[in-house]
Amino acid sequence: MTVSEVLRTQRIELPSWAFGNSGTRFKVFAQAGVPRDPYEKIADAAQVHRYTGVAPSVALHIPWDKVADYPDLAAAAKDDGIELGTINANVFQDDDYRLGSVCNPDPRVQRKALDHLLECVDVMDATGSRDLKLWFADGTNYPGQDSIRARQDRLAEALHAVYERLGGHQRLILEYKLFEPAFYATDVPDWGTAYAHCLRLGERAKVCVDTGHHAPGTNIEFIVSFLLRERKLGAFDFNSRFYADDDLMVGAADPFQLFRILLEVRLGGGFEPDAGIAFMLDQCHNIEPKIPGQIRSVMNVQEATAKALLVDVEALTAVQLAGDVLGANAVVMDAYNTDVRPLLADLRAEQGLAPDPMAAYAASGHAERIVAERIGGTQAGWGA
Ligand code: AOS
Ligand code: ZN
Ligand code: ZN
Repeated sequence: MTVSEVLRTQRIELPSWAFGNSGTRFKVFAQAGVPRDPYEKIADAAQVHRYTGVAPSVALHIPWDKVADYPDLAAAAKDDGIELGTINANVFQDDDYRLGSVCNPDPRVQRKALDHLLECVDVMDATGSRDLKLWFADGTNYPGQDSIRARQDRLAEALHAVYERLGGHQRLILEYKLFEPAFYATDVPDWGTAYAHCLRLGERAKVCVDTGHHAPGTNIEFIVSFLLRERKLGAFDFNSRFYADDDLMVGAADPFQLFRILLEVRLGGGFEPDAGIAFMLDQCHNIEPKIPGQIRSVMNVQEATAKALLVDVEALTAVQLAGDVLGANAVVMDAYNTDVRPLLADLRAEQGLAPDPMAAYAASGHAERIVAERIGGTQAGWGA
């Protein structure tokens, strides 16, 4: 596919929780005009799509986005020009989960957690979602606190039960994270653990790479390349980080890393329409306005994608095979150092969009309107 074909067909999914109030363990800063219910979160996500043209779906988090009538929510999304996407389960916010969810030593809590995961598949049936994304806060804080091995057995059993429940077109996407909230041993701490569980489950179980979930210095693009090669890369949770799971805007901390990741996506065929990679954002906008924060993030992914697409792969292969180290590095850096903003502005203009989505949203008056209309926004909850 050509550069512009990929850029035209690229789809970035937004997280509903990015539109609600969020913060750190120290303080949640309330912003005026935030959504008061899932319908308003969807309306906000639709604004991001309206100005970028590449964010036509929004991921839900259950129970944060629990509604009485999911087909009605899906219809509302459709009216707004977007659709409901991935369903994220939540087995971390109840007191019952102090010692874990599906890995908890107490069978009652294991059952409760599994029931929630199965309920999420019911929600997927009602929304028409393809993907169930699972992130487990499970783990232990102290050596000896629980059996690492028994916890893996419990995890495998629960994943198996969920996988069995999926419909033929539905997928289980397993996310890993090095640490937090557990500080000694997390039950799904890395891509290898997620990969091994997915391998046992079957074809429709895939790994989610959250870009904030690794030890500093980890070569994330290597993981991406490996998983793509094995056809086990299911999704990205994009965000950026300076320290740990900071959930800042993607491409803000390290745009070069984002470029390197997207280059491996390209080289591994991940932009092909049948590759089935869900490109999602998983971010919180604690101090910046949320809709513009999402617009900026989408643009950052687009810019890094455009640069990755500009790499002259034929030339790169030739210099690689010739063992020309500096030549190969130059091919990659030439693409990275290209200013792709004019190219993207042209592409938007061709699609009837404003060339600068940030400016267009700011000029629309929408931000002022929601502040005036929405009093008493709820705390949406945010990614741990
Ligand atoms: C948690 O750290 C993860 O990034 C998850 O993706 C989480 O489910 C999401 O952030 C919403 O809580
Ligand atoms: Zn995530
Ligand atoms: Zn996270």
